Amino acid sequence: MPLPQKAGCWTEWFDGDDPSGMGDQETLHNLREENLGKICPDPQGIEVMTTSGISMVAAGEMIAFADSTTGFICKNEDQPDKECFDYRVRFSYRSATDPVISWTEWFDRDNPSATGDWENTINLKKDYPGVICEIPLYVEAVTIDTMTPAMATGQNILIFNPTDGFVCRNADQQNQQCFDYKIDPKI
Ligand SMILES: [Ca+2]
Ligand SMILES: [Ca+2]
Repeated sequence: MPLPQKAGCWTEWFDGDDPSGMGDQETLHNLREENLGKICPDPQGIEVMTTSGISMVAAGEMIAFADSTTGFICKNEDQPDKECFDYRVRFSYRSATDPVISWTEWFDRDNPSATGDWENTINLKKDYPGVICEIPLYVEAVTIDTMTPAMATGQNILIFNPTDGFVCRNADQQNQQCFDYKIDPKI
């Protein structure tokens, strides 16, 4: 079975199941539900290793699925010893040089309750590892309730660019209160 080795950005490793019962099932469907927002809608590749760090090929087991549509399934019944290893998986995405990419996901990681609404790239990358993997080429920001573009709200926005993301500080506003914004970085 070929291992997709697509260059680009990888999610973190996921180990959502262990091989008790039917086997080790790291399906995209289950991993998405357990890791909200951490796996993009359309991954291009999957990499599989045992939790002890052996590649899937080196492990040499009969694997039912290992693709970026289904995810990974190893069935205990397919193995001579009736037991799969415990595997972990990660997914890859197109690189920034791929022209067909388009994010449609909005990110809202912060609320303006403390010092402001911090939707900046550094924190977004921390909260959504692998999802925002390249420097976006442009970014949109709107209020979460009425979808009003940031520039139309009349608020003083401290940072609003594709590299750094978006920051609205409460202290910069006449009423000391930013709206709650969400941003959509596109690469
Ligand atoms: Ca596992
Ligand atoms: Ca926000």
